[in-house]
Amino acid sequence: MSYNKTASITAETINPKVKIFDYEPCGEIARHAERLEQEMEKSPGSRPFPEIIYCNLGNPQALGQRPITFFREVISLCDNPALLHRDETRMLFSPCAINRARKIIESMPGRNTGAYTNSQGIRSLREAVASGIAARDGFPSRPEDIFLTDGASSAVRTTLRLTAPSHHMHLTYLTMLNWAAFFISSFQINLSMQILIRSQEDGILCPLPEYPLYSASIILHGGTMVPYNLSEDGDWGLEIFEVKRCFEEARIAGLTVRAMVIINPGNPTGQVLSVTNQEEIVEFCRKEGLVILADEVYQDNVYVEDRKFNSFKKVARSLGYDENDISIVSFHSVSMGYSGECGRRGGYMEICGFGDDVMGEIRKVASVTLCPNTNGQILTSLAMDPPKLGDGCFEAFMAEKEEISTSLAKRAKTLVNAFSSLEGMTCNKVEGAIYAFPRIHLPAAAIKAAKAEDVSPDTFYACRLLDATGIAVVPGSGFHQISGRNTATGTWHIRCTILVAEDKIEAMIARLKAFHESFMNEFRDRS
Ligand code: DCS
Repeated sequence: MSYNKTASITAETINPKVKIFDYEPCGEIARHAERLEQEMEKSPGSRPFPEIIYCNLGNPQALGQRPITFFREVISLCDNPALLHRDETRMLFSPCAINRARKIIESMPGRNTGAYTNSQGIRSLREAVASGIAARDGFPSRPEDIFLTDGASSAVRTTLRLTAPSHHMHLTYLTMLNWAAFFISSFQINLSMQILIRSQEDGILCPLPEYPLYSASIILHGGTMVPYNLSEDGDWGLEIFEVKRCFEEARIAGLTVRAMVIINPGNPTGQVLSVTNQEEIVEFCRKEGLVILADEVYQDNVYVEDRKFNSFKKVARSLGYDENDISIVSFHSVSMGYSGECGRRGGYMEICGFGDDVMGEIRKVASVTLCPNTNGQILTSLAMDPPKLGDGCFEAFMAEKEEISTSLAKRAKTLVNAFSSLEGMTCNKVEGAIYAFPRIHLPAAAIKAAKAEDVSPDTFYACRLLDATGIAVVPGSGFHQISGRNTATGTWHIRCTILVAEDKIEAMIARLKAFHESFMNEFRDRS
């Protein structure tokens, strides 16, 4: 490959922050899986398995999840509004979808999905999202507080750059560094990071194991991640004394902790927090003046009877705290849940408890990327304001939604049972989200072999698994489970999505079991 030898931009001179972070769900294992797939296309039968099963990424439709018909009908009609004037459309699309598409198209600039929109998102779609939030929580929500975004990831990154130590933020906390860092980031989780982080002295509390979007965004924005450990022995629950301990340590180390990230339901750990636990978090963040960054993208993925999703905003309002008492940013997405439309890049963040001056700055930041994509905006409004009882397509919509949710719950149980049945593996229940996170008690000889190859033991296991079975998973160390200062060192995990289609899951488990047995036979402690 030709390259410019005198170029001033080289791997040595690029922004070093870019080189520090890693994002393992799309990391080396995923790349190796793609290489194997290409190799198998060129020479069919070259591997002892028929196909690669991508359990590394929460990518529902790639693993066969069917899109919700109502969503797709509305999107198609919005993209092709001429269809709204043709007779045969009434035969092909439900009246529900036709009516909704008509309403949406009316509110789009130029009545076209191809136009830039308001940078915060189309007002009528934000109204739909706000009314969906209000119906979910039983507390009011305002369209002015909603930012439609290109998925949740972009919102998180931007938010992490604005938090002041007090509840209301002031412009004085924005520095030149903020604006410089802004240009290397994109937008919801990203928007959050841009807003909260001023310098390395600003810390953000994050769970460990963590979804690496957070560490990556914090690093890119020049802040400091303050990890708190989830308790594997307590079903990956969040213990408030552990959070307080990490917070105090960070303060003693000279950091200004500005926000606390909570992923509920959890990724990669699959726990759903109890209301009591959420109340403790709200009380703690209120007392310490921390912004709650509530990653609630798995709110529609809860599989157990005894747990229910409650938004942090609802919990705070139920305790009697309004926006003068506590700042909360909630992230949601159309990528997960029953919709699984991750390639469409739709989501929202609801920002509560920031002053008008800060909201103005956030709108300005949003305007730099002009607007979120329009398909994502439409889908987000549909997900938060779906067909209701009495609408013609309500039953069909609910049937599709429930079929997906029931099947996910079943697959979660099947996988947990399969992992738990393997020698040296333990696996907590998947209460929510879309991942199993089993712990592997690896034999000493396997750990030694990993060391000889200069990889972590869980990566060694995941690579062997992929090569032998075509099953791609993410090593637990990709969620920085072992790199935190305070974490249970020497525990090894893999993350495996529960998304494999029902008609393939038994075959996948058979491959997994056969591999695990031969792996253990090779490395089992003989003493
Ligand atoms: N927050 C959490 C906790 C997530 O798990 C994800 C995606 C996101 C935010 C970002 O979602 P969108 O940007 O698509 O809205 N999780 C990835 C993962 O761990 N595997 O696949 C997707």
